[in-house]
Amino acid sequence: MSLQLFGHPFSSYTWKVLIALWADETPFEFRMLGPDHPENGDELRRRWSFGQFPLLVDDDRSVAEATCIIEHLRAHHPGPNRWIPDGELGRRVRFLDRVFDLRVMANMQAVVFDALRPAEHRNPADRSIARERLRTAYDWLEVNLNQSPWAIGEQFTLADCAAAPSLFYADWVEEIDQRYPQLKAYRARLLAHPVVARAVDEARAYRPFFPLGAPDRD
Ligand SMILES: N[C@@H](CCC(=O)N[C@@H](CS)C(=O)NCC(=O)O)C(=O)O
Repeated sequence: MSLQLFGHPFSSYTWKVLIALWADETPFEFRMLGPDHPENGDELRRRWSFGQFPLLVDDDRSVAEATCIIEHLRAHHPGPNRWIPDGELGRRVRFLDRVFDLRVMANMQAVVFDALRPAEHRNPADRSIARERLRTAYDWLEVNLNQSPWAIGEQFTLADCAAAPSLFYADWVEEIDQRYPQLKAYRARLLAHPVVARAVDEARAYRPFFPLGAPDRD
């Protein structure tokens, strides 16, 4: 068996998969993307023409999309964590995974990507819509994410793998302030989880590249 993960330590979706791999203690080779490793970028684009990451290579099979990668790992390289439980709880996990990816991560990324554009191509109106949508997501999560310690209760699942990077970076874009005590506390619990803390630490060196300026916290 040979598992390789193409990604970057500062990338939110790479974290999502790293958290699952590390929590299961699954051995893999990390194929770092970036200017020092052009061969990894070339292979990523050869295998997944969209060029987005993370990408898992299992022997010679390429698996894209963070959620699908975690489902693949559970099916073919299972560890102690049951990332998607059966039945109603599993459906709740899948739903929350979509909420974190589509309502939190996507709006966080929209603001970050806009800031990465040359000044003349930036769009303040789109950015303010994305921030407003982030606040709508926080409002919804504050009321509906009422389990503890994790998204569905005692079990750490795919929903928490999605929540950790999305809430980590969303807070840097649009602060999760005192209006959201439950959500803030959930984010703090996630950041205290050993594998999430590892992802945060391994990304620390790249903070100067955060286009909006990384806040002095976390
Ligand atoms: N839907 C994809 C999204 C992956 C994604 O947005 N990855 C970002 C890094 S966090 C990326 O590839 N950015 C570079 C690009 O879009 O070209 C997933 O769930 O894996």
